[in-house]
Amino acid sequence: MASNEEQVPIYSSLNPVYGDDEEAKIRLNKIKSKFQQFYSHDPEFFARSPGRVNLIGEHIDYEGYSVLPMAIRQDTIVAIRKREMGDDKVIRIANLNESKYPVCIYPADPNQVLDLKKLQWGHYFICGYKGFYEYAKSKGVDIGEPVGLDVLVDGTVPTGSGLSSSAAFVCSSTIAIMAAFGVNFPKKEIAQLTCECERHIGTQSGGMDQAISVMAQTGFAELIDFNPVRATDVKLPAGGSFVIAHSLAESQKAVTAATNYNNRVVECRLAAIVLGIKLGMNPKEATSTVKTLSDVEGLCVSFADTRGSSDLALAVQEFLKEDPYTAEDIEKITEESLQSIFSDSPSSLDVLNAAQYYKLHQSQDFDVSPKLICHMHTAASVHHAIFPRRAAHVYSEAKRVQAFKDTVSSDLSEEDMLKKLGGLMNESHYSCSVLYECRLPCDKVLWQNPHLIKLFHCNINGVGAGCPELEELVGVARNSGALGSRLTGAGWGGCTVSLVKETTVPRFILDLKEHFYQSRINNGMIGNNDFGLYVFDSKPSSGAAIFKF
Ligand code: NG1
Ligand code: MG
Repeated sequence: MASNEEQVPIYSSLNPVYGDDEEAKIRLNKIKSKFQQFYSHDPEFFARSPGRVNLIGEHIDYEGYSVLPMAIRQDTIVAIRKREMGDDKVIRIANLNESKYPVCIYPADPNQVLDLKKLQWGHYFICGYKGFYEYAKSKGVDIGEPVGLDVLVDGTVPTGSGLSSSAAFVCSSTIAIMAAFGVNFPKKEIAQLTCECERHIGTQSGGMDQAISVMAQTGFAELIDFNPVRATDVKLPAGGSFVIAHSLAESQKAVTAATNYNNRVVECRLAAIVLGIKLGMNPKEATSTVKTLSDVEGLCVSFADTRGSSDLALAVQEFLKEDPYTAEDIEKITEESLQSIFSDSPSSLDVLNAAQYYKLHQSQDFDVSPKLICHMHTAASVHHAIFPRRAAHVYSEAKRVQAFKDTVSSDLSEEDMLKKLGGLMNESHYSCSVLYECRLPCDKVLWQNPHLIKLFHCNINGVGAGCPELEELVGVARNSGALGSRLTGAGWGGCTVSLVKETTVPRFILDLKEHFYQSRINNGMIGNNDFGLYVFDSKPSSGAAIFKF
């Protein structure tokens, strides 16, 4: 476990992170020469922060429950130099992949407000910049007047894939900025502050991604606990391997936040408030203090004790009704309007507004049955929130994380251990897919397109719900010998992670190619040579680092 004061290491060579990997040297040289080409001088620091694969514990970090991810070798590198001379106080952010990510320019003012309607890739850097200033100010660290910054970025974490490319970028940016200003906060503080600053993008992230990216240790997965954030090394069984495979459906989480990610955060908070009230809290107290499902756990436990069981699912079953709640249903219980409960959170208000937006379209705009629209509405709006399912997912997933951790340290034979871990991963997938409905088409594209609505009709009632590509890939992985396979990250597209016996990995990857990717290679969706970018075996990599040469 990292000590409280452990800081991001500063290295003078690439070796401690990349070993003698020739490609890493070539990459660094490219970044350096592109930086010189852009800015006519060398960068002063390089900061790297990795992506991650979450092994188990999905959509529970923001509810205060522990999760179990590991860092992967794919990362983001940010090269930086302060521009103290001259009077152009601007931040220039360039990318090695210039054609996909054109240069972004922002004022050096840390109080600038990001225009989320015009989401630019450089916004993620500015999140780190704003977060750094806010944090330094709160700690009384004087960093002087803002100055210009020259920045060049290179990322190898596939975007929109559930492998946390956004946190890798926000963390490497924040750490690069810190290095440029000559400060180095402890890792735990960086993990906390980067989680908060990524929220400037509009997603109400939980903190798992930033914590693992900053605190990972080579060779270990980490059990991440929250409030305060902590990481405990978890040694994985040597005979198993975690293979990551991309469903080829991109999950644009920042764009679909109001109907997908933040919608779930809002639903969980409402579920927690209603549970809190049913378990004896006074409504005013509940609406003002209860933020997450873990906040009412104490109440649930005492309730469950009287029933002779500590299963939180019981309280959920008893106190939350299966049928969707309308806003009016909820407000009768909370004695306060939803708008007022969430008045301090603009992105939660967006969730409520998105719900109204759908309602608006419930009329004759679509050529589909009102019943179907109503079901779709159910999936995406708090006006018809599905509390019991969301809460049941969160509480059961939190238990699975503990079971996973206990299993790896148990004295089971390796064979049995791998089987058990695989089983937990499969259960997690079912819960994410059916109870939490981390499915692809919950965005405006769908709502505006009756044909898509019809197409996904089969997924709407929860049977086989999920992004169809993800479901297909999980199925192929299990048929190809995976001991367990599940979506990783937020879902709605992105990657799967499969537990496979180490000795069978090459065969497994070939099977995935044959049964999932080959048709997509044939129809030109991906190039044959790019296959390795979409399917790879992962080993627990190291956390963030700074390089100064
Ligand atoms: P991805 O999908 O990798 O962006 C997101 C959240 C996590 C966590 C998972 C679901 C961010 C930055 N990350 O990960 O905090 O809630 O979804 O378990 O929003
Ligand atoms: Mg992300």
